[in-house]
Parts: sequence; C-alpha cells; structure tokens
Amino acid sequence: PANKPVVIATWKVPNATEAAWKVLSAQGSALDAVEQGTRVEEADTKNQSVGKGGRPDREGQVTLDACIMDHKGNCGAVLYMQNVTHAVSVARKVMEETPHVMLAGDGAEQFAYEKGFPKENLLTGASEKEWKQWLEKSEYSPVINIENHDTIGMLALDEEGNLSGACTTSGMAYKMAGRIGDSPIIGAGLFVDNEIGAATATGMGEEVVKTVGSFLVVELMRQGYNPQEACEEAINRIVKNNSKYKDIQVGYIALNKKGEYGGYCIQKGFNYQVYQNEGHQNIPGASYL
Ligand code: SD4
Repeated sequence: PANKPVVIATWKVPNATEAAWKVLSAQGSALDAVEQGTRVEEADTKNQSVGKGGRPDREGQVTLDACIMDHKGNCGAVLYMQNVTHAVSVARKVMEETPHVMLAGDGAEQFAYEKGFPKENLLTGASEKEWKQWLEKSEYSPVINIENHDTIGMLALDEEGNLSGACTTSGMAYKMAGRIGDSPIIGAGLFVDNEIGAATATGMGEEVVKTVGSFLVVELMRQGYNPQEACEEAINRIVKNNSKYKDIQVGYIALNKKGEYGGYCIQKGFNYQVYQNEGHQNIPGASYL
C-alpha cells in the first residue's frame, strides 16, 4: 500500500526525517531509520533540546534522556547520561547488548565508553551563556514551545510493515539535577506495539509520565481510535487532571499499522514532520487551546 514506508517526528526536523527516509526508501528497517533520524538532531548543536548543545540542568550539566523500541517489543533507554552525544545509539546498545532495559547516570556513561562512544563536552558556549543568564533569577518556569522545544520523538513504519520508535532529549532546561523526564520512559515518552501502532511525546514530561501518555495513545488506537483521535483523547486526560493546563505544553504524535498518522497538543505552536512517498511536509498540530 502507498502508506508505507512513512516516518513522522515531533517538531520541524526536516533533516532528521530526511535521514530516516533515506534508510526507509532503501528498504531499511524502521529501527535503523529512527536511530539514524534522531541522531541528526543529537549532533546538531543548534538544537538546544537534544544531544550536544542541549540546555543544561540548573547546575550547568547537560544530561541526556533517550529510548528506542522495536517491532518485537524490545526496548532500551539511557537516563541522565552525561558527556556522550548519541544517547539514542547508546539506548539501542542497552537494548541489544545487555540483559536490561534502562541504564542511568554514570552506569550509562561508562557503558557507552565500553561500547566505543567518545567522551565529549556537550555544553556549548551558547547554552552556557543562556544558563548563566538564567542563574541571575533562577526561576523555573518553562517557556512553552520555546525553552523546551525540539525534543525529538520519531516513529517509522518500514516497507515490511514493521513499526519502531525513538525519543531523545536533554530534558527540560534548568531542571533540578537528577530530574528524569518522560522521554526515556517506555510507555510515557514512547511506545510501540507492532500489532497496533506507535506514539511519542514532547513537552512537559511530568504530565506525560503521570498519564502514561504514549502507552495510552497506543491502547486507544487498539480500541479503534484513529491516530488523531487517540492523541486528542490522551491530551484531554492531561487537561482534565490539571488546573494549570494553560501554562503547560504537551504534544503527541501517533502512527498506526496502516501508515495513518496524527498529532495533537495543548497549546498552539506545536508541529510535526512527515516524510512518505508523496514527499516531505511539516504539519501544524491541532491544539486544545
Ligand atoms: C522532558 N519531554 O524532558 C521532555 C522535554 C521536551 O521538547 O519534550 N522538550 O520533559
């Protein structure tokens, strides 16, 4: 069918979806596609929400969260990892080469070095300068769509009809040291069920974790919702439980087994990227507000 292969990703990330498309259009796997695609954003120092160049926590440390999940239900994650750019690839190594699903902090970092990943300074001059400005007031009030924009969650359906997903981030800017968001948590920041579909999240991770957002989106698709409706209902759950929803941004994207996709968020300003046979496009996400 014409609906596959297809790749979708949170935010305006044409270089990332293009890298994923290269894999998919050469009959590559969805798993390789989402890894290659998300690596583009990890390496891009201009993206200050992912990988190298990411905004630090309030102590000035850049700490990365990432996970990956394949069509067999295998998954791997790294949490709060420092000094290694390609968190998504380390997550894949956790999935494929350890008996575990998650490695955190120093353990994740040491594992990455054992697997040959280079040690790098992830704090760029630009992010350090902004952090120092932030320190003057030290107020943690995440700026919707700006300060915490561009975590990349990516979902792909390959030529064989298999689904995979990946999610990688430096987390909320100026978070407390030790804070972990939704992005490396399977079921929250990402979930893939090869029978049904896949979903991933961006925005205020705490709200996504509280509602087990990506798992919810996939389960709603299992019950018959299309990807768009499933994202809408998962956002409704957050809004219903939270009197402060006007100050919060969360966005979901979803892709089902048929290659249909959708996206929805609380606040205006979210968009997502799609690449399929018909070409490349950026779609403004419909929003609750
Ligand atoms: C987090 N969900 O750490 C991430 C942040 C994010 O775009 O999505 N930024 O909570």
